[in-house]
Amino acid sequence: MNRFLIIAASASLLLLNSCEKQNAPKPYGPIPSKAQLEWQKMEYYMFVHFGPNTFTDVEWGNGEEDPDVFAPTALDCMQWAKVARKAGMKGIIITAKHHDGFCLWPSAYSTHTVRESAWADGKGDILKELSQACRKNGLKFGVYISPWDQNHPSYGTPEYNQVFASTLNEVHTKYGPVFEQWFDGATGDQTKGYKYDWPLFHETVRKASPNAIIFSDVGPGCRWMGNERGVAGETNWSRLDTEGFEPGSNAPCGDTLSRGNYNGAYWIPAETDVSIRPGWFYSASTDSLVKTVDKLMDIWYSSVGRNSNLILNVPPDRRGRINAIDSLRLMEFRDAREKAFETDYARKSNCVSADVRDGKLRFAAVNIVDGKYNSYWTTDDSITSSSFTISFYIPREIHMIVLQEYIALGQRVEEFSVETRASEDSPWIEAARGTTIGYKRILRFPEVEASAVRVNILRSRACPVINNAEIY
Ligand code: FUL
Repeated sequence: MNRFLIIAASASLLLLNSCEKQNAPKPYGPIPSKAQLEWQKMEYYMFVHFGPNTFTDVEWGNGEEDPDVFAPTALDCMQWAKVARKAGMKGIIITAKHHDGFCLWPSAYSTHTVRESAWADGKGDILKELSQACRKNGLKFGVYISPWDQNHPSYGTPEYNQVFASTLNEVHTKYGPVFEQWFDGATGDQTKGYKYDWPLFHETVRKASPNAIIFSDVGPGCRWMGNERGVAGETNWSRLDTEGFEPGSNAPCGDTLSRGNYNGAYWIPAETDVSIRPGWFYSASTDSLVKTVDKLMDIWYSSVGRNSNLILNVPPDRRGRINAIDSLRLMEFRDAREKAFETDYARKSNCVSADVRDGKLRFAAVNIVDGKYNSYWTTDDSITSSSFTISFYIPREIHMIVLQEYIALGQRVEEFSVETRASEDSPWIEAARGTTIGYKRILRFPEVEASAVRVNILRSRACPVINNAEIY
């Protein structure tokens, strides 16, 4: 080939390439930020409730506790982090300050902290130990800091807003990076004309930790899923309207939070918080009530399996260690998940669709089973219902499907069905039906022998964009 031809050929290749790029579907509706997308991929992390309540055996302290009650006998944050990592969790969020106001770090903005307690001669710092332990274990570190503070002398006055903002800034700058800032919906009494300055709090967090996801009943980074039972809505839009709402008593109702808003203006995905024990804080009285593996598996399916992240609370005991009962349960739960998701029959199977955007391999159904997050199947813009079929090389006993939408381009699917057939000449039989998919949807159905599975996208708000399917 002469030089002219080479230049012409590469120019047209470039052109082709950029046309192809241009031809990817346009985002539909609100979409996640880069940080929200990374957060969503974490799926599962640990909540740690620890503080004076651990020692007084109550769920809500009143702020009058003597700092000396906080007296862990063998504190080991490294143990928490190791347990979390081995359990398959991706991070830890700790109650740095619960409603009693006690700070687990020596805050310059409070006189009710670990510094005032006899523990470790007043030199202890749990946030320091835990943030380091998280880093060493490849986990992300997050903080729960309650604006409601029953101890702080300025609480209930407008000055407190600045105190609280300084507190936030202190934690984020001293112990960051922080992946998530948790703002509780239990916001206490805001009477006498006093109101939390949420814009100030958010701005403070944003400045100190630009990538931190801000959790509250109404986001803005992610939203409370609406109950503490671990059960997200079967229909769950990662979109929410927040105009006129606030965390606490002015939040949308639990039902709305568990489903999101169909036309919500903002991308605010759900996070499911639930405790492995009946209470949030450790109590010897709940040692026999640690959730069973079956219960935890159900919670997995009704949280991660319904387009929500799962934050599972595992409260350390009075030694300051995760109790063996809980850690053993976490490992059994991990084993159960590994077993349930061990052999994906869809992976590298034959996957086809009659509708492929532009007829291009880049958008073909085979991308659904290649195990890569960023490759996907999609159709022409005009198509909002379509299907893809996964055929196995040999018939398989199956009972579960995992589906994922490529949410970088928004959430689209609003109804789908799953059919199976025993052989090429047998009829398709419906196995399951669902509404939204979002980041991840897991559907279980009665075991059936199948040589192929057909997923029908029955209604999508724009052309469907599916990047993953797994079959078990
Ligand atoms: C609730 C709090 O009042 C509980 O104590 C706990 O922290 C839970 C995660 O949120 O609203």
